Parts: sequence; C-alpha cells; structure tokens
Amino acid sequence: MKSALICGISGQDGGYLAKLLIEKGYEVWGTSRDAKNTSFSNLENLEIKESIKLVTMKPENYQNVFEVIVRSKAQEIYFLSGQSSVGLSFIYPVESITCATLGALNILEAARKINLNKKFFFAVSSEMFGDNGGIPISENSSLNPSNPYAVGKASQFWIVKNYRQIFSQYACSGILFNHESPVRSENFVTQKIINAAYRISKGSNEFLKLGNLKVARDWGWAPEYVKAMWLMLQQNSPEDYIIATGKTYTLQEFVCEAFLFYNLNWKDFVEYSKELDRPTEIVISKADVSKTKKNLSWLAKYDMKDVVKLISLSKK
Ligand code: GDR
Repeated sequence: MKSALICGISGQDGGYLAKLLIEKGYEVWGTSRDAKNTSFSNLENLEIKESIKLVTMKPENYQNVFEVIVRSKAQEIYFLSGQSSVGLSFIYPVESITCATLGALNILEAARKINLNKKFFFAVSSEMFGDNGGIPISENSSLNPSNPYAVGKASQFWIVKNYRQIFSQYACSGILFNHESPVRSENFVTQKIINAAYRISKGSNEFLKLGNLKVARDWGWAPEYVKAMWLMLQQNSPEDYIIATGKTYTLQEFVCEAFLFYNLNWKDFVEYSKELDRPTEIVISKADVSKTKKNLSWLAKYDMKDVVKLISLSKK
C-alpha cells in the first residue's frame, strides 16, 4: 500500500487531495499545527476524517518535521501548509514568509538526513511572478514577487529547485493559479461575492464592497487541481508545472456572472471601496498551460463560469 503525508490537511486543497488519494488506495497521513484542537470540518464534510491519520506538525520546527516524516514512512509528501490569503500576508508578513521558507527547508532537509527515496510536491503560486503586464506565465518566467505571501512562495520555489539540483531529490513545485471551491473563506474574493449575491437573492438589503474590479485572474476548480498535484509525483523525472485553466477573466466578469446566477444585475448591489485596494497588485494574471497539457495530459475541465455555478449550487 502506498502512503502519503499531506502537510496542511485542514485547508481547501488538503481535503480534496486526501479524498483523491484515499480513492486511489493510499494510506493518508495529514498534519495540522494542532491536530487535537482542530475541527477538520472539511474532512468531516468530505466524510474522510476517520480514514486519515492526523498528527500535529509545526512546519517551522525541524525536530517536529523530522519525527513526523520518520513516523509516517510516507513515500509521497505534499506540502500545502501556510497562510494562503495574499490579503492577510500584508497584515502578517512574518508568519507568511516563515512558514513557506522554513517549512520547505525543514521537510527537504529532514528527508535528506533520513536518506530515503521520497517524492515531494510543494504548492507555490502565480503570485511569485508579480505584475508582468499580462504576459502568459510559464514555468520559466522570471520571478518578481510583490507581497509577503509571494516572497515566501518565491523563496520556497528556489529552495525546491536547489534541493532537486544539488541533492537529486524528487522535489517539484506546482505553480497554482487561483482555484476555488465551496470551502473557501470570505478572505477570498470569490466566496465573498457569491455569499453576498446569495444573501441578496434571499432578501438581504446590503451592498457588496469590493476593490478594483479591473483585475483579471485565471480561476479554476480546486477539486480537479489536486489530480495535477498527484500526477506530478507519478512522472519519471521531477519538474515544476503550472496548474491553471489557461483562461483569464476580469473580476467584474466574475461579479456579473455570480449575480446573474440569481437573476440579479450586479450594478445595483456593488460599491467600490478604495480601502480594499492592495498596496501592490497584479492587474492581469495569465497562464501558459502548454507544458502541463503535454507532459501530464492534464487540462482543467472547469473555468470561471463553471466555478461560479458550482459554488452557487452548493448553497442551495
Ligand atoms: P488572490 O485571491 O490574492 O488572487 O490569491 P483573492 O481572492 O484574495 O483576490 C483576487 C483579486 O480580487 C481583488 N479584490 C479583492 N480580494 C479580496 N480578497 N477581497 C475583496 O474585497 C477584493 N476586491 C478586489 C484582489 O485585490 C485580487 O486582485 C489567490 C489565493 O488562492 C492564493 O493562495 C493563490 O496563491 C493565488 O490566488 C494564485
């Protein structure tokens, strides 16, 4: 039986990945900062909590990371831990950067000391490339991180590349673009918009405050992105891959689609709030998915419009 360790299993991607791996017959271990006091509601909703060995692991603590890797004996390790909201990283920059960098270092270093053949997936982000004028981002695009979250991910990306080159570890980074699901919190704009549209459709007398509607993102469906993560560890050689749909829409198009689902005109309910603009911003984010399509035969089935529909349907 294959076994996998998912670091940061309580988050959106952790839950969907665990479900996929259990379906594939894996023994799944999952970590959280405080496994005793975490509710793991995502895992409960997916009805998989009882099938997972849950352990406490603080990614910044080397000894702790070492012990969990030894104990789990996992052949595949997926590192998804850390703060995933760009917005919150402006408020908690140290936590955001520390977990991404020290976490990756501790995992790779512990595995190097244990000296067993393991495969590693690290979740990095399109945010690493900064505001590049909307040029489609590939695995070789130059990095220009412009917020604390992106700085942490860019460092992690280079740590992974280094360990792969120097110590020949099977370590790779999935460069994830925005990917959503019903389990997102309102820290993410997609959930904030759809929840507001839903409440308004039920009679709520509110206005939705948003920042810059001209920003454009490549929004995908998280439950299908975890398959690409798994595929990356089933190849002959470790390589980095873009995980995205290849289709970009403006935030205004997203808002329009979300309100349309409830037969509402967004213009009647949305207000611009300057306070929600970020100190630095990526205006247009585009993905070049050609390498992923060619090598992994993976292509996203769902785009922004499907994401709106699928999340909205989950509210009924
Ligand atoms: P992002 O996602 O920062 O792209 O990171 P988020 O949903 O937070 O923002 C998307 C875009 O919408 C703009 N925006 C607002 N954002 C929020 N959260 N709230 C608002 O009210 C609002 N108004 C406008 C933002 O400025 C931004 O341009 C996501 C996360 O999933 C990361 O973990 C991941 O790495 C990247 O996508 C790729």
